[in-house]
Amino acid sequence: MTSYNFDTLLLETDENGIAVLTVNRPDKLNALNNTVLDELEKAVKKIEKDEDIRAVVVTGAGEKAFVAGADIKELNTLNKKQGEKQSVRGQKVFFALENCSKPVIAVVNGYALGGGAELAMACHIRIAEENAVFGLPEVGLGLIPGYGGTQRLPQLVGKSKAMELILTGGQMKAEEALSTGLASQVVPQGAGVEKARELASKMLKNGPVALSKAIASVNTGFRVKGFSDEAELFGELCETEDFKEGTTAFLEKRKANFQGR
Ligand code: CO8
Repeated sequence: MTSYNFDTLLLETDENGIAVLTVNRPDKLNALNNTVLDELEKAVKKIEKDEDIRAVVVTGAGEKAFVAGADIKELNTLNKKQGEKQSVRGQKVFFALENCSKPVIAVVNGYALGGGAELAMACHIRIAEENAVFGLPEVGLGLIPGYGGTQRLPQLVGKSKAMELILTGGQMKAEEALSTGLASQVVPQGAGVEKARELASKMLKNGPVALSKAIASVNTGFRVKGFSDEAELFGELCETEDFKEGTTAFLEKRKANFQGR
């Protein structure tokens, strides 16, 4: 078992070459702050370079959450330019993961909300534990998804279901995620990483060059232009009073009172 040291991530590789990358801020439900994003970027580079790593499982620490979103405390102060920049930054990290040449399996072990759902969707496959909850609640904060959610969710579940989830800011439990194609399997709570290892082991019986080309080829068919528009629209929303109200209301643990401006 080999491991790399990070402040907010754990990256451990077993003797079969299967690495488990765990977002490790359980007291904040593994919310993606800038340190997590920076470290995710570094981790993906290490995964690409390290020949001992042949497949990756991405999950969250603790029993409650995969990742509960971007860190709302950090979002609250963004202006238009910073909002767009931050969105592009996160998109870039998630593109690196999506284009990783080794299989990447998300084990969604609880809340996967906002940026957390977007992280899961950037992985090649999603295994949902029974307590998984997927959602893009950004509109409830006066925002839109900004780490690729408006582009990847329609690819995975179709435009109609994606619109429903995004516009209601609603949630999808594990079984619904399975039936819509967002998740490929549902397993009991706590069994996800083992199931992902099993799945990765099956993949790793195949030629590694073929696996990497298969990933690249599938991704090619899903390349869309909308990501930069998403970032721009996210930035525009950072100038609105509704965004200030939505994010402040979350931090003050109260309901938002939107004025529509
Ligand atoms: N950001 C910051 N802190 C968070 C977040 C978050 N996303 N989620 C949870 N936390 C913190 C809570 O504030 C709390 O901290 P503290 O103990 O210091 O008060 C701790 O984690 C535990 O959370 P709760 O007490 O709220 O736990 P509950 O079990 O009561 O509720 C929920 C769990 C329902 C998951 C609840 O925590 C929640 O609603 N979280 C926010 C979910 C959300 O709205 N996520 C989307 C965020 S926006 C986003 O992801 C945008 C992505 C694109 C960004 C693009 C460019 C910047």
